[in-house]
Amino acid sequence: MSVQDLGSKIIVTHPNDSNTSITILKYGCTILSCKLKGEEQLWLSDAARLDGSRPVRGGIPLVFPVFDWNKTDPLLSKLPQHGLVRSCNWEFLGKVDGTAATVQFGLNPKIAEPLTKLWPGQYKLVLTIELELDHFKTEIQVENTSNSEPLEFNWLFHTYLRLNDLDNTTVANLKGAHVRDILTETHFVDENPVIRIHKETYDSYEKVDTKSIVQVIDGETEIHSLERENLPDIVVWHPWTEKPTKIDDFEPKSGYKNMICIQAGHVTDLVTLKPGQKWIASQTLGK
Ligand code: TA6
Repeated sequence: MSVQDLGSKIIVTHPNDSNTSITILKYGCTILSCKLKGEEQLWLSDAARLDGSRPVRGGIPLVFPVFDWNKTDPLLSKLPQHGLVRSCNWEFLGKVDGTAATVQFGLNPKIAEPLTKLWPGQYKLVLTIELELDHFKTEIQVENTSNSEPLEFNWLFHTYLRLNDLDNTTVANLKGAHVRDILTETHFVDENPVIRIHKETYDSYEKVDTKSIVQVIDGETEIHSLERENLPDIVVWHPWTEKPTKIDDFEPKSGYKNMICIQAGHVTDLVTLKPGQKWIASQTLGK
């Protein structure tokens, strides 16, 4: 495995294929790119800020300790949408032996100044990124480092997947799920065999069996698969045609045709950890 530390970002290259690599920005510990045998898996806006001035538009921003706006929890309701770990500089912890290409990053209140000034949570986060030739796995470990207080949080991988053509794309294996339409705050059961995007979409598929592998299909060909461990919810977000014109760092505006957010998380309710307890969850994206 080759690991290049370029200061603001880390590039990991698979030992058996120089065209299989993953690039992580230390700011937000945001995966900017993952190429599997040369094929880019993620969508990144041409106007994404990579200088730490704001969360990255694209790749895999990390959402913690709150997903969307929390209107009820006295502590989490003070945080911006999606929390602040995607706006913090994470620590590169180095390579992990025993697998082809695995690295780790860490965050804690001592170095997460933007979050620490708004949220008193005591935690240690370790993100492990494992790169293989046909998939990559991101695993998060959250530890409650308090001796006395519980730790309550959401977690979500805000994954922007790259598409060839939205019009030719379907998302499979979410049929029958209970859905919270976040745009309209309504609930329904999705009985459609597959999801097609034809308007602005912001749907949380709740408590979907983690044995269900979500597929993104171009025509008849699977271009992405998503496997989850301990992440029961899947948020499907697509801005459609209008919203990108209002998002200044979404470029090109036609990019809506080449992306979809399929976001694995625990967002329907809060994870609660007792003092000293750990929580581990992961997603594996393949092609
Ligand atoms: O996950 C969908 C969403 O919450 C939408 O509200 C949309 O705004 C997107 O995230 C982008 O959020 P951001 O905070 O990155 O601009």
